[in-house]
Amino acid sequence: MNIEQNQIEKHNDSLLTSHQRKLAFLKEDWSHVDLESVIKKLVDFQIAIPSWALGTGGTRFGRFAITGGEPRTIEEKIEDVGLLHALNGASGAISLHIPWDIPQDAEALKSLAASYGLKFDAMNSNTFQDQKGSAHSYKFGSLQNVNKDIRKQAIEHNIEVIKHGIALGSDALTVWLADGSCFPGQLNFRKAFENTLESLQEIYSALPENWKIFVEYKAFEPNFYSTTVGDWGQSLLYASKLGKKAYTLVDLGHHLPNANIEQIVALLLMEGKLGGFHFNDSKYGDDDLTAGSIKPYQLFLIFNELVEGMDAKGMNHAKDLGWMIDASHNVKDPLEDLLQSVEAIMIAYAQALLVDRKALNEAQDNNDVAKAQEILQHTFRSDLRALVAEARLRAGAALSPIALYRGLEVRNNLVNHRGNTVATGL
Ligand code: RM4
Ligand code: MN
Ligand code: MN
Repeated sequence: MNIEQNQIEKHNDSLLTSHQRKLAFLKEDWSHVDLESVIKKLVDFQIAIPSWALGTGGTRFGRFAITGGEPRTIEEKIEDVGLLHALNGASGAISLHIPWDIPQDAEALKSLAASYGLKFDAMNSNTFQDQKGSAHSYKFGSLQNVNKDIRKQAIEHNIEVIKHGIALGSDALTVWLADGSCFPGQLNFRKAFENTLESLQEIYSALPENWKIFVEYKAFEPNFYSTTVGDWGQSLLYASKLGKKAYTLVDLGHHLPNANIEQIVALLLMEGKLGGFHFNDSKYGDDDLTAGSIKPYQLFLIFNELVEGMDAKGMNHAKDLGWMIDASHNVKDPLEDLLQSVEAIMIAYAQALLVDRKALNEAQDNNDVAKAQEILQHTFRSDLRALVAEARLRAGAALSPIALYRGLEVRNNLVNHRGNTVATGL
């Protein structure tokens, strides 16, 4: 299904008066700020959609394919991301997980993606599941495995993923390992680290010059005693030892409870080692809930550090880090859920852009704690939705993406075309 430009225009016309009223109010309220440059940054900011989030997610207790119309092929996954991008103008890339999505004809996929204005974001390898027909099992880990042949199989898989990525025009590999141990004594931590590092070094040496490798960390699950890339310190250690193309990737759901993620982000940026983000939200662990649905203030505080840290280094907000959603959806229509995540991310970004940085620095230098809090909460509590909507309008997208999605009955349309299908993924 394609959304036509005139359908978007018709929808926008119906909401224009009310939108303009809200925008005019914001312009008056923030007249001391260059809102035009903020809107421009919002237009440029794109968040990649993971190919595995387009179907209904599951838990280890089951999967309810409640929506139907799930994409059956990579082509249909690209079509779905194309729909999102048409609606919000901010989902201009797709991130593939191999072997859930193996490209057969890279050139054809590239032109299909380009027809929707999409690029291929970071490629993701998978050595956390055994693949059909493979010689070895990852039951006791992949890159860390005590068995050299198993490590070799996992290394070769990652190199294969890089090759697929090159053909698609991607320029990054994300490695998330389930490696670790479930019981004390199971693993020699030092040897596991050394094996993992050696394996990563082999993968690193297969990276093209312009590529990055993102080392993602996760505190626990599926291993419940130790994880071999368990936190940002361990990830940073690997990334530092690997070299300048290696970076840490922060997935918001991968920390121990109450970790100060905004501080982690600030320090990784300071070290020039923050590579990218997986956005989601969580109440307990790796819940993979919609970004901003549980802790929107935390999301804002993270963006506040991101903007501060990127500006301190003169970085391009839109291009210099990898921005991606990593969430799965058990009870919502995945496309609606992704629209909500993107909206929450854009709002947090807009809020961070409007923080009075000069006043905050002064308050910090004067130890004026109450003032610092006032400054942060002033933007956090301001309703900036009209700014984000204006960015969408200028990008030719919809003022209210979910309203249009529902109005056009996109899901019914997909169900009619595809039937009661289930996508590949977790
Ligand atoms: C992991 C991790 C990875 C993702 C898999 C599907 O928890 O977040 O980034 O590739 O899930
Ligand atoms: Mn992730
Ligand atoms: Mn995760």
